[in-house]
Amino acid sequence: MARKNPNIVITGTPGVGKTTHAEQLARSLGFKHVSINQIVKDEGFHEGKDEELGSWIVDEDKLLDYLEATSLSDTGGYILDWHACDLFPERWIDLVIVLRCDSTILYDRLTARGYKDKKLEENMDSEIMQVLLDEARESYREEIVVELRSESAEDVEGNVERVEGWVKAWRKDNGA
Ligand code: DAT
Repeated sequence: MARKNPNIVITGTPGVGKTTHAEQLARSLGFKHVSINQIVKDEGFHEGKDEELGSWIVDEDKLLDYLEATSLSDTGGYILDWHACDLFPERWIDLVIVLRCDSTILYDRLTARGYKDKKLEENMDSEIMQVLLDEARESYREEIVVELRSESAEDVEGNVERVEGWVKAWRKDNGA
């Protein structure tokens, strides 16, 4: 069945603003915000924690089975928010937003969150080396990957407007 609404992935290094964007977009578009981290934790789709990095070792099969059983692949209108993007099947996804942030701003956000040592270092390196942007470009068609800046409140506002416009165009193009 053709989807009525697009599905959007919002990705980027921890602290770039995924939750902030996903919540605002879900509200303004009436889409469902799926925080993958939250689901992994709540549903137990993991094999414990990487102690050094403090991140879950995710059971991707269980996670994908769970998502498959939602209306994501049926009616669409989902915003998937995660610091990885290469595991979602291409056929589910219509737009991949990679949020980016200047490293000094990111440093302040992550230290405010209590990140330090290896966890802080790995995430800073990841942003500087544009790991998520490369992962998105390797995993999805070039046309559906967009890189957006998330440094100020104005950036969030502008990004939300831009995505709203894009969703409108998608609906028109897809006869929805
Ligand atoms: P993520 O979900 O990617 O980890 P977040 O949305 O929780 O990031 O944001 C981390 C912190 O940074 C939070 O305190 C909100 C702030 N923040 C994020 N994007 C911002 C922006 N564009 N302008 C100002 N503050 C921002």
